[in-house]
Amino acid sequence: QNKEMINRGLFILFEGVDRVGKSTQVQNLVKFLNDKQLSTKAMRFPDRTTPIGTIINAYLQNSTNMDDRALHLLFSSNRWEAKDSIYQALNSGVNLVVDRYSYSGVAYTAAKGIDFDWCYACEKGLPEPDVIIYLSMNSEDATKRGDFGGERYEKLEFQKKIKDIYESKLMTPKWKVVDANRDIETISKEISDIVNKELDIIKNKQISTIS
Ligand code: FDM
Ligand code: MG
Repeated sequence: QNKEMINRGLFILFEGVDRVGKSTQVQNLVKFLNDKQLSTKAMRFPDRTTPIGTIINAYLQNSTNMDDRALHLLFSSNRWEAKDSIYQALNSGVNLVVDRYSYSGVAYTAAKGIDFDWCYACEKGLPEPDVIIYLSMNSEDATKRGDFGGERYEKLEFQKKIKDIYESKLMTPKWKVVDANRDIETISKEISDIVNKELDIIKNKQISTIS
């Protein structure tokens, strides 16, 4: 088949604080798109399966300590090491539905009091998502959800700071804000409607980079 005839894949990103339902919605969207015969893969950051991801995982599970900036750069490296496979998937027509990316990186480190621009700088040049879906929920409600509290960052006060950075410093008019405090099917339906609209608009645009 002629290469020009393949539409590139879409880079769809889910962002939001812990426990808002990102992983569930990633799964549902991947299934929705594959059911429509649109080849789609899930991806998540941190990717804990690589050597860098193993170090990050140990930190998140509270088994090692690390300098905040050193850790930040590892999270960023963990995206840079995935860059080629992101382009490869998109250029071969595979949609990517990604659970966290650069914006998590900036929000979580800046919430520790580290300079926002410093945090953002190492993300510049990475492939930029076409669609960013931000799952929004009140921090008190999110922290009451099952499994919350197991990992390093899962504390109410810190979650509020992260939410504030997402919403006051990272979010642009392009972000799609979805109310995550509803039942799973209602949220999935809203998201699939958003993505359906974007599919046609975006497929002919070049992949841009974070600037
Ligand atoms: N996290 C995630 C960061 O601090 N920086 C990053 O760049 C990324 C991608 O890692 F607390 C944090 C967010 C979360 C933790 O993420 C693990 P999951 O989605 O809970 O696995
Ligand atoms: Mg988590």
